[in-house]
Amino acid sequence: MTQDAQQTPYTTNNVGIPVESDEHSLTVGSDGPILLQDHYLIEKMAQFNRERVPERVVHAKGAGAYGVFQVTNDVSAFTKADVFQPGRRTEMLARFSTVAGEQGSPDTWRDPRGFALKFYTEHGNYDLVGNNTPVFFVRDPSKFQDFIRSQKRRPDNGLRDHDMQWDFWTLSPESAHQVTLLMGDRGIPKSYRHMNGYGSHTYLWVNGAGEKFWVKYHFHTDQGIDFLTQADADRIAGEDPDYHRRDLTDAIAGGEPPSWTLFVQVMPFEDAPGYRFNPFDLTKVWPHADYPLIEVGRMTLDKNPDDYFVHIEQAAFEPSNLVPGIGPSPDKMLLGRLFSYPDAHRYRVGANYTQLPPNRARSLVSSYAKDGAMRFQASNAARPYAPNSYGGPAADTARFGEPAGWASAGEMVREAYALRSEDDDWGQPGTLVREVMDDAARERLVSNVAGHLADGVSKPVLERALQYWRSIDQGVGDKIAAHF
Ligand code: HDE
Repeated sequence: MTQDAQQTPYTTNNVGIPVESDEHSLTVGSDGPILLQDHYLIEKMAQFNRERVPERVVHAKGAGAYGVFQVTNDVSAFTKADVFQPGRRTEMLARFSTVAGEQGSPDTWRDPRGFALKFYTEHGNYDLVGNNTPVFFVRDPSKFQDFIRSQKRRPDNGLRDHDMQWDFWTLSPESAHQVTLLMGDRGIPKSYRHMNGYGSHTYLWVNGAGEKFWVKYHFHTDQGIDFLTQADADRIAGEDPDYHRRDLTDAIAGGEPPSWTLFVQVMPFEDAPGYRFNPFDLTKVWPHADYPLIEVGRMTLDKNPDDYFVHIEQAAFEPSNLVPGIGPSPDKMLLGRLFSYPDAHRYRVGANYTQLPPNRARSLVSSYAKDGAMRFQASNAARPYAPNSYGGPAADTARFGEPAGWASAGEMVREAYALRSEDDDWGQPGTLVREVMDDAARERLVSNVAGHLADGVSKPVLERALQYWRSIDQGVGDKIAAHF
């Protein structure tokens, strides 16, 4: 037995009773039956059976680290949010992830990457839960569940299926922008350190004078954008499924903390109604010529979690964690997400998930919530209700009241966004292909798409897919078609 083992006895789980043996069950005689009174053996087996919480239904495989956000530019003209005030330094947590793969799936599968951030601000936790691409596949939350199911496993044989993926995408032309990004170099980042992050949605900022602005977030990696080719990614998937998680952990442990510079695009509140396409449509980006990038600060991830399950598997990021000075926008996808994430956390982690270390606010918590399974932080109000004449917490509307957001009117309908002059599904992906990608990137796009379509896609779906790519760009579509 090593010297250390004599100083730290093996104990029972959390109640700390030193155990007599870490290898022998309690029996009658050395060869006799195991005794029911061997509570330690029973505890080990029962605890083992209960080690899993349900994995995230999307973004199950990921990696995360703690860090700090440092404001480097004065944007207080646009927001009063504490986290973005001049000079402010805020502790944070980040989690990066793939989307469709299960917990044990390879980090290097082609997929968007989650880019989930939690800022422990002076006025509660602010969560910005984005991806490594500025847009998304659909623009209405009612299609999200169907979209995700088309990317995962068939109910009949439990297998992933490219035919299913392209069937959904080619019947949902709004997916074209995100699919072009997915099938291009951004679809397989070299590491989590070598990808940008985006809030994707349009959000509302409110400054100290109550003036409102629409913003989009851009986190540019300071490590430089880099990618893996499909061939390299396939090889690495077999050699090391945890390649990206290992890279992030090793970089931080090795004293090379990755960082990202945050920029925002700011649209004056009154520009939105007349803008040439719907500025809240999650399948669109705002041209930087219209609304240039403004630097805000830098996030640096410099601390690995000391327990992956405690801090990362149980981390609960939710777009509804919006602090004073930051609000939602009419983006239907964002509004749907405001419900979905806390609902997912209550189911996946438990009613008191916000009391757990990664989710607990670092600032004052003074609410009347109480009880519920596994609550371990005392309620700070002897009389748990408002209004309350015993000095209990009361809403401070004067200090924290916010302008509602935006005006809305009309009959109740189930319809797409009202069309504007440039609200089409092919323009921006076409611009991406023709003006943002260089020749080599376009060639890799063609090769990636052709390879993906050649793997199990039925003829009718293949025909639609070729037309889908010709709608994005005739030349790229023809090159893909030349493979068939
Ligand atoms: Fe998610 N998404 N999502 N998503 N999402 C979840 O919440 C959802 C969307 C994103 O590291 C879930 O806790 C709906 C867009 C990330 O813990 C779930 C819609 C973007 C993560 C959920 C979307 C994202 C999630 C599953 C359509 C980028 C992982 C587990 C309206 C802007 C966060 C969970 C982490 C996780 C719902 C679409 C990013 C099911 C309903 C768009 C990074 O609640």
